[in-house]
Amino acid sequence: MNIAIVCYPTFGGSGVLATELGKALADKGHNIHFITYQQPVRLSHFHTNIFYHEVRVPTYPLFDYPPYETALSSMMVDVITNNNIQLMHVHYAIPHASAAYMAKQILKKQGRHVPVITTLHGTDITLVGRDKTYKPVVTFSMMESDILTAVSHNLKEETYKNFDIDKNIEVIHNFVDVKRFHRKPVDAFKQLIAPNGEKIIVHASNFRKVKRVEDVINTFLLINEKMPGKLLLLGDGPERPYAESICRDCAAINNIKFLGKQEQMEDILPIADLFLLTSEYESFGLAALEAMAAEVPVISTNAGGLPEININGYSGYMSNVGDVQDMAKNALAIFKDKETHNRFKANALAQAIKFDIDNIVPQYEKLYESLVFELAQ
Ligand code: GMT
Repeated sequence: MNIAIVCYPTFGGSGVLATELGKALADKGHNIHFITYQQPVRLSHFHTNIFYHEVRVPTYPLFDYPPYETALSSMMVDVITNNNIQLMHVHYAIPHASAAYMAKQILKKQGRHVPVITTLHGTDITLVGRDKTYKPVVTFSMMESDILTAVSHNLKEETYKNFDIDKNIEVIHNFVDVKRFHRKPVDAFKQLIAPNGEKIIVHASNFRKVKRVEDVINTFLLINEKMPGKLLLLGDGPERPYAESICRDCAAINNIKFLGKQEQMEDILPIADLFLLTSEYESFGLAALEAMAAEVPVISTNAGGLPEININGYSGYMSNVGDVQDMAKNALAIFKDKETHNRFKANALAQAIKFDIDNIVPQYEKLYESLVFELAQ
């Protein structure tokens, strides 16, 4: 099939998932056309079936707000027309679903019907999308999508709760390529970070308020009072300066490292002993799933869709949002002895395998086939 994928190209989970999906589909022989404003972060290798179309938004003195959505719709029309695209899969409702609606209407006038699948990822519904500034357009464009999917059951419920829509939402969980993440840790790297065998604890996010990075640091400090550890903070975002400032004032400063944005998560995660995700909400928690695929147990909150991936007392533990005492206690329980830690590690991997790329990508392919088949009737 010839498929157009529209996503945010940045480090956010929705862009990562969309890019990994496109790569997996290309490996299966589909032609994938990415449409976005910058080369997606995870799209680093050449692939004969993958094409990247950059959306450029010309500036003009009149434009305080250059119209990205208009440029995106025009690019969709161009790519679809010139590459015989059979369907368009947009990730993150704003503004991708409404731009897709506009492109679809333009193409319809030209006698071409291109079905649209919209995948909801989380903040497009729970945070930004339900704001009254965007809500009518998000509601309309969800209803106009041929198929609507959500990355967790929780997100599906949140969508019905927050929007007046009577459309079926298919749940297709996010996935991870377990083979890629399940690697032997590089001992020299581990030795460099934790020269005295300290436990390596990792957090990765876009450092937005919703991630509660301060809770990550406070949980680590509590763990560190009982056993020596090193905290690696991966990613960047608006809360990073504040997070760095609180670390500068604490005694454990030498045990905390801010590594910034990292493309090769599969190189770093295998050296971790534990992954911390203290978010106020996660529709899914793709970062935690990637950690589990690298055989790393997860201490997380029980918010949103996290209980759908992290199993309490099995692949890690879950606590109420903000309960850093409980998170630290649970981390220490995992580190109780080697045998317990190894059991949690093995369980984390077993849990990740349920969301392996080979189990999930065919679910999208099935949807695509149903749409294209329906159209041929
Ligand atoms: O977490 C973010 O702020 C980024 C956001 C995104 O859209 O890139 O992530 C959302 O989508 C991911 C992929 O489906 C999910 O794993 C994250 O849980 C979800 N984030 C939130 O719901 C806060």
